[in-house]
Amino acid sequence: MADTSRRAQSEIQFARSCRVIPGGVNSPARAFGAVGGVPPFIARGEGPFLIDIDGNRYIDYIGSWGPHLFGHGYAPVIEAVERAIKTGTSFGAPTVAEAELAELVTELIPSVEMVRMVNSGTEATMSAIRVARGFTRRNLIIKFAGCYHGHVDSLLVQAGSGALTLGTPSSPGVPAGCTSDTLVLPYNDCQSLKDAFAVRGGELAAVILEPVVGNMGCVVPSSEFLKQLRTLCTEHGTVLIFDEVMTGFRVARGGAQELFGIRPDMTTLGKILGAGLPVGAYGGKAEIMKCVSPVGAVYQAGTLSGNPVAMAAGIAMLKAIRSENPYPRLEQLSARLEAGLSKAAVSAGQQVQINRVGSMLTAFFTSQPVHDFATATASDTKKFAAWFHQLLNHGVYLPCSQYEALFVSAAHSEALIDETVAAAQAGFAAIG
Ligand code: KE4
Repeated sequence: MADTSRRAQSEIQFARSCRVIPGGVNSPARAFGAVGGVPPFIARGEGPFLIDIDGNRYIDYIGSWGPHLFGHGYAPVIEAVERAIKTGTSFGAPTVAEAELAELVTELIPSVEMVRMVNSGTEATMSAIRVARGFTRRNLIIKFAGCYHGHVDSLLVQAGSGALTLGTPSSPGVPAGCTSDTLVLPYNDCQSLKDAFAVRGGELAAVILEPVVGNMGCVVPSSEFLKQLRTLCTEHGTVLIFDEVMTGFRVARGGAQELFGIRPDMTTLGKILGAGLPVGAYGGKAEIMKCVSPVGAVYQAGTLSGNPVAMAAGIAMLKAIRSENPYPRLEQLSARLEAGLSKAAVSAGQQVQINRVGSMLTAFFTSQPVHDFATATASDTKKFAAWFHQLLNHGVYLPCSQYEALFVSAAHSEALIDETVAAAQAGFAAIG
């Protein structure tokens, strides 16, 4: 196993960054806050690998937090971006590429009859909530504890205890008024869902959820929960929003809605859709999307939305998904990783629960099955942190938090999976 523990250049650059960027990062998820230590500064990505500025090579399971379904530097995407950028970077006027990517989205995700491109998953969910409220002329929304939908004021809400909890902001700077119309329920809890609709169904504009959660670690919905959601939203005229920013094109070609056979009213997308460039999108039923400006009255806009370079990346990515169908390969590699990690944990006497859907996976350091926020947060995050660093120092780069999912790419191989399992086994033994 490689020794990738020497990262002197990253330490120098991290100290430099911390002087001018809060926490030295442009997104807190990268700051190693949950695991401690200094994050490696990356020089380049190559297929399944990240290479840092000290020359260390890691088997990468972050994949930029999801976008790199085919690994880093995927040739069709790079070539498409190189062609596009030669025509310019942005025009502030419509381009053919925007319709081409929108058509690919509607083809791969049939519930999306119309779609609007934005620049991030956060913009996508923020806009979807506004459109659902404008379409229903209602204000109340439901989200679920442990689900993350970007840093939208109305969705930055920490669940209180109990079934029906009026959200209290989980971040300073968010006025109580922004979350006073947000109900927070436990994920996978059908009874609390029924109670909420029984008491306030007529006020509910939307329910938004991650149809496979990645942001409390990987948590799988029960089929009863998803069916209940669809039935109750239909009965009450509430917009069901699947936040597929992470699961879209990840867990299946058509996302979680294809995998589970549940048709939401709206879908949000990101990550893979931009192949690592800044693209988000929201879409759904045409009758809902026709509320969006300039056709409808619900305002939403963006200088760089539908940016031609980013569109070129997305088109190349979705065309590859359509032609390559990577999902059988992703399932094969990910199942091998899951089996290897489970076996390694058992042989080391570690209490670990592994949740996996397709190429999204989380190893929770806990003895109980993980199916919601309460069971996820019962995990031993200190043990996870120690295990994370054992692997990082042996050339395996996992997401730097117990409450994230790792991603396998089609560029990974059986040999790299086995190398990962060997490092995990040594890590399990080392942390005791
Ligand atoms: P962005 O604004 O970060 O593009 O997307 C927000 C978002 C929305 N919905 C879901 C289901 C998401 O997972 C995300 C963002 N995911 C995190 C990682 N779990 C992004 C990493 C980061 O914040 O740096």
